[in-house]
Amino acid sequence: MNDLDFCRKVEQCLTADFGLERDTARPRQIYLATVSILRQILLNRSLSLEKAEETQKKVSYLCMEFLVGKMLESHLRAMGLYEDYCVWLAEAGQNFDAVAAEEQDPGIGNGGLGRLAACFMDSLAALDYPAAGYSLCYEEGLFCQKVPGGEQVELPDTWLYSGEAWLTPRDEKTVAVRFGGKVKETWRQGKVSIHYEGAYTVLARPYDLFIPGYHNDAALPIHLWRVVPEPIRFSPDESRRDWDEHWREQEFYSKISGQLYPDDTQYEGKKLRVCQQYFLVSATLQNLISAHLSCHASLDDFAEYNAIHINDTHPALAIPELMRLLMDEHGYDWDHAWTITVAALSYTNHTVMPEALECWPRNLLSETLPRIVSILEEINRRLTADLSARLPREAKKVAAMSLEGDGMFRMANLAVVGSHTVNGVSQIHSQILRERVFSDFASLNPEKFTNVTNGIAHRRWLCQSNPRLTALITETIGDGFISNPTDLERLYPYADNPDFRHAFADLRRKNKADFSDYVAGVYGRRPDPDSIFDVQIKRLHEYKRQLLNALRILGLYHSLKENPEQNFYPQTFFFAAKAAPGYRMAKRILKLLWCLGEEIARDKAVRDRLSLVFLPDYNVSLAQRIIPAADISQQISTAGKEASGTGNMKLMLNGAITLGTLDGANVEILEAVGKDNIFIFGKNEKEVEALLRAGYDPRRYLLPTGRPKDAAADTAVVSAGADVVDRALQETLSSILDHLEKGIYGENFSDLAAYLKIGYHSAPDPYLCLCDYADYDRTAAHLKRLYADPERWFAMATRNVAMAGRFSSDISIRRYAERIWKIQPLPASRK
Ligand code: 26V
Repeated sequence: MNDLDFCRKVEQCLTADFGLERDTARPRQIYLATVSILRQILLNRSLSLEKAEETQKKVSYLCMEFLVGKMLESHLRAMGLYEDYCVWLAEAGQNFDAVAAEEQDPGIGNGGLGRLAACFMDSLAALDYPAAGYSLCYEEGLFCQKVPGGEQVELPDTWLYSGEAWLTPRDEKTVAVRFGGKVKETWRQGKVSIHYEGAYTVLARPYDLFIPGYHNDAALPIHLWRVVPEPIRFSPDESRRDWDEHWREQEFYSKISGQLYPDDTQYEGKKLRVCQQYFLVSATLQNLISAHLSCHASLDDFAEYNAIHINDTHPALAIPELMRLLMDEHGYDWDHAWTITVAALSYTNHTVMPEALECWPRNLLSETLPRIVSILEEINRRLTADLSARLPREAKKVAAMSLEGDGMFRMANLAVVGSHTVNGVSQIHSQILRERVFSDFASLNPEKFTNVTNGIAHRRWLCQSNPRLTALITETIGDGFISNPTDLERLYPYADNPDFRHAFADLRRKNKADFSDYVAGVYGRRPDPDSIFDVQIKRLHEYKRQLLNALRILGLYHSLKENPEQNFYPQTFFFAAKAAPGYRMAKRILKLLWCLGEEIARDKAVRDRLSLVFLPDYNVSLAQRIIPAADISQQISTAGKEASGTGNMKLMLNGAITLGTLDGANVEILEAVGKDNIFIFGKNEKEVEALLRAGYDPRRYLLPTGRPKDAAADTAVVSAGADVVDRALQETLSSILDHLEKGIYGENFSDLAAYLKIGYHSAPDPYLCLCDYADYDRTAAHLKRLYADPERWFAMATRNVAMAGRFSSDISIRRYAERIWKIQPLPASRK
């Protein structure tokens, strides 16, 4: 379809659906009509893809979250329709931004995991691989964040108000998923026949969201499963049904696709999470099996045509569920079913934090998924028998590798055992998986473990969100980088070209001014675009150490108060972060950031030189605005804790300079740009581990006065040895902690001071904020001094952009495709 046809179709749709013309229609109606036409085009493209897939292996990417961001502009750009569409709107006195503003940011994701999934779909489509995403069609996404008075308030994210327009219900693909009840197994000649009594059946219907490829004909679906009520037909059985029980169950199960990550502190919430996970995997696998059987004689070759990817442990129940379907529904014996299952599945671990190594209580799983439990037990019986034979005198190791322990089923062990390949998301993270998290598995089966470093959709994160920089790059080296991101390396020599650097500095200043205007419009205060924009944007978590950043800002504040005449380049610190609703410490840190921002803002003596802006409701759209305006990218997690990070890559791609620890993909950014173009500080991962093992005593970084003397502290001081702690540092940190105790903007933060000083749950701060402070401060100060020399700064910025191509998700996806999924792009001949 050419662009004119497209615009004409939108116009026809406006008339047919709303009885309106393009010049009289409201932006919302134009938005709906445009999306409707885009959706139809993409549906047609994806149907032709389904045909091609019959003869080719495809990947199914299972993830509880897809943080796709707004789609109107990115889809129009990818489909080559954007420019003409804008002209067409302008001719009718309409404006693209007003139409685009009708789209809410679909918050059907939580953080890095979901955004990575979205970037991967973009690259899979751009590279024309046969692929589909699978997730749930949540009625509500992650909460919308408000922060009145610094307190996080979570409002429902009703993304479907504008998001529904993108969805195509696929009624014909509806499947049934069963929960609860009792299972009767009868074995005959190694084959089992299963009968269910009293199970509750939920219908799952996919709502498809399509992702277009970049300037090709691809359209990949993300199938979002939604609960639909089962039609009740009269029959003698039904008339005997306990209807009260039915209503109770219906109320519970209808919530399966209600909300992303419901609170799971109570039993009911945990059960709901398990049901969500099972609903996703069962519906997905049934869908894949029926698609396979519609064009193949049997499931014997299922794994030759299907690569099924599990993201974090949430979809790990795909393993017993595929076993169940193969054995119970399709008559396979155990060994054959297991071979097919392991050959089809692969698993990516996205964090070493315990929350992603899920464990489900045995009683909960038995009540909810009785048949799955019997399969898990059998997987585990065989696993532990095999391990005991291979490791005869290592009962402890075998117990640690078991799928069951302390009354829990361990989803991470399951994911490792049931997959042919396990990968981490950066070099250092994959190494930690091999050496620590899954070391026992890795020593038995080293070839199972590999690394694929994350990547980002550079077409969204550079071409779309930073048009000025994109134009400069295109003028300088052409537009080859749009399809071949490593072409950006051709920019490298321009780091030494003053004209290029000046043009870069110029456009950065404009981006900063635009962002300042936006902040002023939305939040009331206008940041100074001539100050350094220093950015930390990510989920709020102790390990990401927004607290360390706040401590340093307090340090700068104190220094400005004590020595107002000092030469101080104005600096604005931006934070944006959502805290998990039940995460008390994260909410306290958020409150500190907010209070500190207010306290500095009311202090006339410093506010022109130092400010802290907390931007509420961090999401993809806000990230797209702030990243092109950033000078400094803070990536300061405690080494060993951030699996990869992808914000670090987005900021680098836009020329921000990283101030970070040797953690996650920072390590590879350092490798790419060299040590003169990135600013690394702090303990490395091995040092962190050694320090925590030896005993970390934060009090040695503070003035000794008034310190309670106890034996534990004395031994810790000795073992923490390596750093020399001078008195000036102790004074700085003590006065910062005093300030927390005294209160900031009327709020007392003694709890945070105590956390930093003595820790909680009888362990000192495991994220080592005080320990890394001195090096952080030194490195940040050095970096800041460089900002005063724009020639040098923009040379560094240019080198960062030039070397960022290797972090395109196109590159990650090629690696997954070639090394893990073993899939090929679709042949050009399908068109
Ligand atoms: C954990 C939890 C815990 C409580 C509530 C809900 C919930 C949902 C998801 C998770 C796991 C989050 C995993 C995650 O997002 N990991 C991030 O993955 C990125 C992509 O690989 C990576 O760049 C980040 O470093 C990693 O933190």
